Amino acid sequence: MSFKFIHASDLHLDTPFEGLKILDPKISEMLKDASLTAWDRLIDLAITDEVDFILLAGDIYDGKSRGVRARSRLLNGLRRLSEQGIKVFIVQGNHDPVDEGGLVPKDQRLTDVYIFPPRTPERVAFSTKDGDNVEVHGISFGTRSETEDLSAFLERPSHNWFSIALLHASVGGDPNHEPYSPTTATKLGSLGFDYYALGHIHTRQVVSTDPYIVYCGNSQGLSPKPSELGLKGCYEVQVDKDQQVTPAFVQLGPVVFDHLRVDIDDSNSLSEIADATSSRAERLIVSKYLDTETVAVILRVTLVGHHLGTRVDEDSLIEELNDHLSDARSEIPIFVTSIRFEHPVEDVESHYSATAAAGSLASLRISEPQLENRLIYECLEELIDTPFAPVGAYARELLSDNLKFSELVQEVQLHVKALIQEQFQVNGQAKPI
Ligand SMILES: [Mn+2]
Repeated sequence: MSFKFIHASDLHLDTPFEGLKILDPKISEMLKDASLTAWDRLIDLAITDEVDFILLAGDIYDGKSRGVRARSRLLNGLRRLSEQGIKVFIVQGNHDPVDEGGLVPKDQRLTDVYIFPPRTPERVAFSTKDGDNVEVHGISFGTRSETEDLSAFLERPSHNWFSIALLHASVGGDPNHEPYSPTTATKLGSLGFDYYALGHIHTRQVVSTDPYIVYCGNSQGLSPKPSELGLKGCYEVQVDKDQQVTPAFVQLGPVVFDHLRVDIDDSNSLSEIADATSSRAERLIVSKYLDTETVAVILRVTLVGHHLGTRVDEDSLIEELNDHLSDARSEIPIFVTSIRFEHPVEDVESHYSATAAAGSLASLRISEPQLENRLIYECLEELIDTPFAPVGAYARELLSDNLKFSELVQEVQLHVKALIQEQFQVNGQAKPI
């Protein structure tokens, strides 16, 4: 027994990359085509390496609209595979459930494409070029939110055939993805298949090797979220005599998302921050992407340092960073689309102690009602020295006001709380995929 197949998933064809601020027309053009280029690369790989078949584990399309670019590119790729006699097995996922339409129109040229139905699983058995017996079982999403464990509907595989379960499913619950078709590795393992080709979770991971339970991840990163970072592609899986399984990752997505943390303690101007960032970015490219199929890297930059009390205009900083990066000598173009600021831990602590200082003013007042305003002034003077500049400025402002004591304490507490929230909790919960 010896054959080769490709396991790919979550193509999200022609995804619009919503919410990304791309100012450069060259990069927005690359991005616009990225998911389609990844699909074309997948077809080329299958034909060049003469694989026996391809498994696509759902979310072929991105949105309800399933635009003409996505549809024609999908159809075109599937025709090329059929011409070569390469079989394709597909399940539909939560982004392209069957009730919202089929994937491709009926086409007599698609002789080797099998799309599994929803609600009732099916089994397809066939022999590979070398005469190995393989069976693929699958079930599609009928609706967007399948909350039952779809794997529970699968028939048990027969003996002596290499058996594959093809599913769009959530193993073990991942907070970045909707918990559709929830299951566990133990439950899957007990079904008796040799290889579980999974889709839905965009992070590539071999969940188990005995049996093989595998997420190949999406073929092109979609955003700067953690599940979308780094190289994206598919697994090319070799099955040897004695049924030994070896999955090898192959990059497909041409545009890569990544994060970069830059220490800006020693940078005293926007241009110095931009310098520090661009040299760190170039090093990142050299260490991770130089010998890959990457055509562009999109970065979210986190600037870590003490200088952040002073407000920086985000857009002008992004512009400055991209100006520097376009002058850089990097072999792969780099673009920054967003920046975040992060304070070092000791800063965070001092902001909290600023809040505590305001609180202790209140308790002093209760235990020592006769204390004079002088004490309040002393405490405010301490607040002026906090490294968190906005609090200091605020305390200074209060010192020149004649507020009542209770008002003053309340003001300080509310203001400090709001500042801390604004500075540290800017990243809300990411939207599930
Ligand atoms: Mn997906």
